[in-house]
Amino acid sequence: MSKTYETAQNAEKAFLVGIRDKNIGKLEGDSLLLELGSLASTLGIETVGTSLVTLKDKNPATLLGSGKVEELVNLAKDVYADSIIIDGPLSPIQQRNWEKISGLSVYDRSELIIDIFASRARTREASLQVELARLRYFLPRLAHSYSGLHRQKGGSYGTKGSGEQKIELDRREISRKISDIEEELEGVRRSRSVQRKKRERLAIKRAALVGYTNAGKSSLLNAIAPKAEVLTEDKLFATLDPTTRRLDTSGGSILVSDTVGFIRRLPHGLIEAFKASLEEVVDADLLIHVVDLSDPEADIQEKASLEVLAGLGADSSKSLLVYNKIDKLANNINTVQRPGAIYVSAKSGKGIPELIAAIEAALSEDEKELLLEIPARDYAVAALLYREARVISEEHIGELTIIRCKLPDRLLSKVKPYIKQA
Ligand SMILES: Nc1nc2c(ncn2[C@@H]2O[C@H](COP(=O)(O)OP(=O)(O)OP(=O)(O)O)[C@@H](O)[C@H]2O)c(=O)[nH]1
Ligand SMILES: [Mg+2]
Repeated sequence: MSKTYETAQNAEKAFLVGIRDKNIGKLEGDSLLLELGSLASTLGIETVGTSLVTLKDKNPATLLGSGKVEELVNLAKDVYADSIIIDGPLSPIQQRNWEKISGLSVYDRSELIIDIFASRARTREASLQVELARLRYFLPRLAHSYSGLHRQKGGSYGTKGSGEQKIELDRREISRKISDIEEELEGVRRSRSVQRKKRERLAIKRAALVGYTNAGKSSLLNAIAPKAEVLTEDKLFATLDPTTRRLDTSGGSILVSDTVGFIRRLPHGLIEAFKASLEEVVDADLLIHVVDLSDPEADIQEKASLEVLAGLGADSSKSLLVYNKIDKLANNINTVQRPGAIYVSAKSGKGIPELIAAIEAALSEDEKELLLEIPARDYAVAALLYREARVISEEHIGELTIIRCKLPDRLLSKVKPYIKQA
């Protein structure tokens, strides 16, 4: 069945069409186009030509006006492109029309991103999520896949009639598969929520590294929790599965999760599909927002990530802003410094101790460090501390248990009689 939605992997040389409207300046349009090229090259597709187009009125049939389409198709053919990639999104009909007109395969940004995600998923959950997004994307596009295959193989793919019957069959098969996956994901999510409850009982604080793709989130996780062996790559979307590591600080342990990177114009279906694993992000006690400060588009990427986070319902008030890759900048970063931000290099290690201290401080804002003396008969109090506070050390002197811990303010009244030193 995989044959029915085989996609961009078949293409080798692509002509890229960037699209901007009145809200997108020339510079941002160029950078989006460059990013589209990175997405393509991540899939092994070579860019043989590009064009940035300004969209005025959307043509329902082809998105762009017919004269423009013809012009672009000719440009693509001049450079012997096998495919045209449009910084869409294209509706299924628009995509089909473009393919009819050009005789080439035509993809949009969403399709590239879905394909990259598909090749990167490692855990069962990530695979299921991507497969779900993929099937939902391709369900209304079966004709596109068929005609694309038909051409690329250079042979016949049955008569038109039998092709349509096949599409109908596949449509039913895909719909069935979608509901199977939804069901299986439900199971995965249930066990995830059991795990989460367990963690909540342990009252371990959780932080999540978030940010634009390639910002250096995985590298930072390696830098702050060195035992963590996390795949880092100079590729878009190296990480799809949240990896969680323990960071031991003087104030106790903190769980830090790595997460999937964000990108502009992220297909809606993918956000939907990844909502479950990103819920961990939303629930985290602290978001560590990582930005690649060496990227000329750092500002735009920072904004795009904030938009995705807001869309997920994350509370950005409990976040740290971290500017990474300062080793790549010219000496004077004072000119760009922003209040509250932390400047680091995952590569050189500069700023990492400060980052760890900031994480710790941010997570202990509502807590007080206390030394408590608890007589043996009140062991229930010690149990409460182990359950709901972060215990730093425990000592026994005769009948007494001496516990140093970070206690949430709300518990202060319950332990008042035992406080030895604040
Ligand atoms: N020079 C320099 N390169 C860095 C630094 N941090 C990360 N990189 C490089 O940037 C690239 C991306 O790093 P990752 O840690 O994979 O980035 P990520 O944010 O996890 O990316 P995704 O998982 O794709 O979202 C890799 O080639 C890293 O080696 C840094 O501080 N300085
Ligand atoms: Mg990563």
